[in-house]
Amino acid sequence: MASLFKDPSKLSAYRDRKFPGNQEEFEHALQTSITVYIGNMSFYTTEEQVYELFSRAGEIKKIIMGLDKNTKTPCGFCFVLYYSREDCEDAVKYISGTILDDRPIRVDFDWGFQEGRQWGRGRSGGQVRDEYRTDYDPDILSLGGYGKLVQRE
Ligand code: GTA
Repeated sequence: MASLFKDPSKLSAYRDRKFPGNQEEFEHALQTSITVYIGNMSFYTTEEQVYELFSRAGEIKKIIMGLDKNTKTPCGFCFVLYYSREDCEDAVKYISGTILDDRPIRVDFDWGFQEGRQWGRGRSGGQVRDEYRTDYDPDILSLGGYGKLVQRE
């Protein structure tokens, strides 16, 4: 019978342009890492809520909330570090797609947290994806609900 869940050995298409290595090294890091990236989070979701949900997959070592580099407030992503690879795979397999604060979150393997990665890389300080958003999203009301670049058009 086909599994109801995703195959955790399958990697997403995301490539961190700041990863210091080639594609092979990047994929190896993702396949052995004990860190997950969470995307499409509400700006209002707290570290405590992340802890509560992600500890269902295993014991958490650390949570790093993604912050807007100008306002220093949560901007819709975070990193969760586990102690074991198995727990990290379970988070991708079972928690990705679940609803947290009314939003389907995306859980992706991550190559490993490094200082500086907690900041949004968009020109306005938040995440890059929010600058290209064409649909209305009440969580990014600071941008009028739409992406910053869309507003300029
Ligand atoms: N493991 O999927 C991810 C992921 N994302 C999206 C961000 N991070 C991720 N890590 C994993 N998996 O540390 C990490 C980054 C960084 C932090 C903040 O989160 O490694 P960011 O989102 O502000 O900036 O990152 P990033 O990732 O450097 O931006 P990038 O790669 O240009 O674009 C991110 C997404 O924005 C794209 O996947 C796409 O959905 C959208 N996007 C970018 N450019 C365009 C465009 N021109 N048009 C439309 N959409 C676009």
